[in-house]
Amino acid sequence: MPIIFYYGSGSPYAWRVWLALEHKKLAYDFRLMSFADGDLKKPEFLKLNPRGRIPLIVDGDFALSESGAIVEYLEEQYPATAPLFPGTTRERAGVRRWVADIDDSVDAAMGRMGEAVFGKETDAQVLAAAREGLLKELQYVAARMEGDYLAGARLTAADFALYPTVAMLARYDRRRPALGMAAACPPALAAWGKRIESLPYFAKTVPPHWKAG
Ligand SMILES: N[C@@H](CCC(=O)N[C@@H](CS)C(=O)NCC(=O)O)C(=O)O
Repeated sequence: MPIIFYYGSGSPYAWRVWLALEHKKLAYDFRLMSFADGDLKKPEFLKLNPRGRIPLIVDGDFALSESGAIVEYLEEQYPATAPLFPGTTRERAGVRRWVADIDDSVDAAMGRMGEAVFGKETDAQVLAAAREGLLKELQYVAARMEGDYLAGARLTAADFALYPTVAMLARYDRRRPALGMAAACPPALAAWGKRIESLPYFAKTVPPHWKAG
């Protein structure tokens, strides 16, 4: 029985899980949930995740939310295919450290930027502070990349944790071109982003509503 994957278009957290499912070549049944239609607050979904959030997977009789927990579960439950936490105990700890750091610091800056850009912020100072805050976080990450990928020479769960934030830069520009977010992306991260985008399964995981423009 394939894993059931509950997804919402544009969710950076759900994107991480989609990339992981594809990377590990796992069979899954894709369920596109609508934020606008309140799908996540319907009783049948709340039974699976009382927080009413995606991403969520159901693997047999096991339901699991939280992108970080899901990616680690997929890795442990399905170890045979492409690993996302490779190497030694210390290397794997390093990958988890990156994911925790991104969840904590980078995502907080992304959240402020999202609110400012998509919440139609009109105060130029608030917008500029959000822009600077996110770029500062990306510069922090770029300066500490450990190789072609965040945690070294190999692709890991850390890369999937960060990628949706970097992909958002072009979406911010689309809404407010004057921000110039994509152009301000640190060059090392822009080059890394291209590496993620050249993965054979990448195109399939682009948020469906982004493909529509
Ligand atoms: N920490 C969670 C965050 C999940 C999350 O915030 N999901 C958002 C979409 S990006 C959601 O489902 N929001 C709906 C809501 O809160 O009502 C994770 O890593 O999975």
